[in-house]
Amino acid sequence: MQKPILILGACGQIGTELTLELRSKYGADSVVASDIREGSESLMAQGPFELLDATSYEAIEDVIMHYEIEEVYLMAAMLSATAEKFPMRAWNLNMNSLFNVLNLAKEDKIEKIFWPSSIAVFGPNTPKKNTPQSTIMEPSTVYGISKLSGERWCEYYHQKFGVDVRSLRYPGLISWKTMPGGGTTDYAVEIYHQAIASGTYQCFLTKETQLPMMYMEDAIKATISVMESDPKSLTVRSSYNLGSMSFTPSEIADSIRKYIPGFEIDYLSDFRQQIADSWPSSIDDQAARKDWGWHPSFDLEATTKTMLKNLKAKV
Ligand code: AKB
Repeated sequence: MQKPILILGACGQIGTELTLELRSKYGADSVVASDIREGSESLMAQGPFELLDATSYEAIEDVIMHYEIEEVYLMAAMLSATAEKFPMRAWNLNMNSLFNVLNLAKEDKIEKIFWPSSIAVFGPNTPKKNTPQSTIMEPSTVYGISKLSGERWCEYYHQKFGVDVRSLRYPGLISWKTMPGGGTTDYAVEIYHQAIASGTYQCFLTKETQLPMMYMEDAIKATISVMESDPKSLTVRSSYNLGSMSFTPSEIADSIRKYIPGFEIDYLSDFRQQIADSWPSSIDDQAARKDWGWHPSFDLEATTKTMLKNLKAKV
């Protein structure tokens, strides 16, 4: 039987889909969703839900004791664009929530943790193409600094205290079910919504800005795979590089035009351009493929087809 799971940040972009998938896999009652605010009706009605602030150690501990939780997925975080506006709030949320779950595991109150990192751990001096697992990092954003620090703490807690923490460096994530919030890669979701709503989109990145991206179903598959892997097969305890596809705004626009021929895009870059320019354009994920059999299923073509079909049906 699946040991009870707690998801912190269950109402966000990844948390929502992760909660739904874990509930369908392990049973709704085995997965406790929690967030600082209420989420969609279906998410809250379908299984246990707790209003919970991930920066409060005591609040998390109470829920863990109450439900006899053994695994925690910590999905609460402030993303890159918002973090540039509120650096201290981003640092407090991203770091304190992580320390809370790492310390709960160190004290043997939980057994296993998932914590998301990001391509934002890399910086302007990192090799841009096929960025290796281990390389120059030097992130230049508030969010990237918090994620790289988090990775170092995960590895430290694993080595010093035997904490079973597992992590992935997510690229930009694309989903029709939930909207992202406050990220630099958000354009790759907004563009599909706008293509259907108005047939036009103004992009906040330049047409040739190439970034690593992934369809949400692949991201959820990767998350559950790494959590289900034999701990002995995991050679990376900071965070695994995770690749799928890379494209530019102009390439995503071309793929949309195959279904909406009149779609128009123009470009007006803002402060997010500098963030995007500091990130890799593609990712080498050999370690994830070798250690736990990672392989993505969605390319840009399949992503566009699925996004447009489902968003049209929703409208
Ligand atoms: C962001 O754009 O901030 C995130 C990320 C790449 O981690 N989507």
